[in-house]
Amino acid sequence: AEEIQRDRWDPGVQSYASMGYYAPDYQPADTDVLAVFRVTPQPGVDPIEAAAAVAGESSTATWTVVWTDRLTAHSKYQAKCYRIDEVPGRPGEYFAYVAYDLDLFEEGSITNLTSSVIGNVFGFKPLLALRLEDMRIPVAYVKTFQGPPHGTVMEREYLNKYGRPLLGATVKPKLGLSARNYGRVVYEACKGGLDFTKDDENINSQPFMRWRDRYLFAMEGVNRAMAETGEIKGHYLNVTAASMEDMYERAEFAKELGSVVIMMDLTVGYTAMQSMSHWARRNGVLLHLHRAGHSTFTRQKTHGVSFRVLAKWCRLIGVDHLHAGTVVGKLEGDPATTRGFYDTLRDNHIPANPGNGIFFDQDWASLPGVLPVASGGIHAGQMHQLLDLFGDDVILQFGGGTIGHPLGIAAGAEANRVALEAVVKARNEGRDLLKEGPDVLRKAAEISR
Ligand code: CAP
Ligand code: MG
Repeated sequence: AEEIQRDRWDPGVQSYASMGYYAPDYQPADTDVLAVFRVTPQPGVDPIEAAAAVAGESSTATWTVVWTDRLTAHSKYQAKCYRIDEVPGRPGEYFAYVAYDLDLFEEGSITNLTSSVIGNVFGFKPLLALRLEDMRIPVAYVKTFQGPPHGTVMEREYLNKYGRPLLGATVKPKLGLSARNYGRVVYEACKGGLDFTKDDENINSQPFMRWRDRYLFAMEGVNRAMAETGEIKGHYLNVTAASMEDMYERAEFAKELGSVVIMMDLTVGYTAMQSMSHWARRNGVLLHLHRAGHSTFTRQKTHGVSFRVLAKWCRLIGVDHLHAGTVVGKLEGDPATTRGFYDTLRDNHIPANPGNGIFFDQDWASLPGVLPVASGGIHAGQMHQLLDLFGDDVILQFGGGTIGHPLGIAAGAEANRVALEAVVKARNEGRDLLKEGPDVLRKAAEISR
């Protein structure tokens, strides 16, 4: 029976391990791109062969030795699986470490990097499942990217807001509002105390509200709220569209109206994101990225790509904001792993930490930081937990948690701002947020009433 199983998953190829894609003695160079995959071989398939296949198919290999291999510096270009560990407590799963020579990748192109590293290999027959868990991007490759157009430090200077998280809200309902009613939500929320409001991921330019009309009324709301509060405000105008030409047109119009920020969805693709990043840098407009669609490949623990890896790609591509999870809200996520995502986006040197899923030391050199966004079913009553989890450099976004307030949208925004300031004050006085939090919030609510 074992024989039959083996035949069933046999891809009909030569042994990848013996072709040189398994090299346990290889010492990775400082300039190598490193990856760790969680490999789950099909029943009866040798884990070494499965891991070597991953290295092979994500670099130079086809299913057999070809004559033309002899015409290249073949062993340099072969990715090498240099280490395989059984995953503790998960029989049948293995962490395979793969090293890639830097010359395998075009400078400054995540599109090219992903065409290799996740291009072919996830559909490979001898694998039951495959997950890209983490990558070490060497400084030599980091330096070929420009990264976030502004970064955390510059954003605070633009906005003149320091020492506290920023507050935002996604306009709801997601779809169906007319432009004027949409602008009313923006105005109320910004006037009530938020720093930002936001288009939803699926608001582009539908028949009920075309993009130009949305931009006009949203910016009218922003401008009125700025005049009344004396604070800088922004609405993330979603420029996501069917073509680059349309995206540029929308971004130009946002800039013409004086918007400090635009937004795009992950669904536009890596190349489009990087083009918008260059546009945002040239034009001095902040760039917000909504990770729409990521859970289709980041959520399953044995198959797909970890969000940690996607976060690294997005920092290189260059965005100023990226949604990174909440732990406490309506969407899936655990504290240690989520904190690992935040570190990856914000810090410059991130030490390996198996406890939160960080396999490699990551040195970002001086690449600016991305401001992580906590969003998805959160509200003011969790402010103490959010501050305790994420600290200052984060945008807290409450859509339902602003627009669903019983006393109205401005009251919802005010509740968020008052709760935030009360909790920041308690934290700055060295008080225990998790213990005292609910009391701090209750008192803040009384004062604001
Ligand atoms: C939040 C949101 C965001 C999610 C995205 C929504 O609305 O607008 O798209 O937060 O998830 O549609 O659910 P609420 P993530 O604030 O009303 O929940 O941030 O994890 O990428
Ligand atoms: Mg949304």
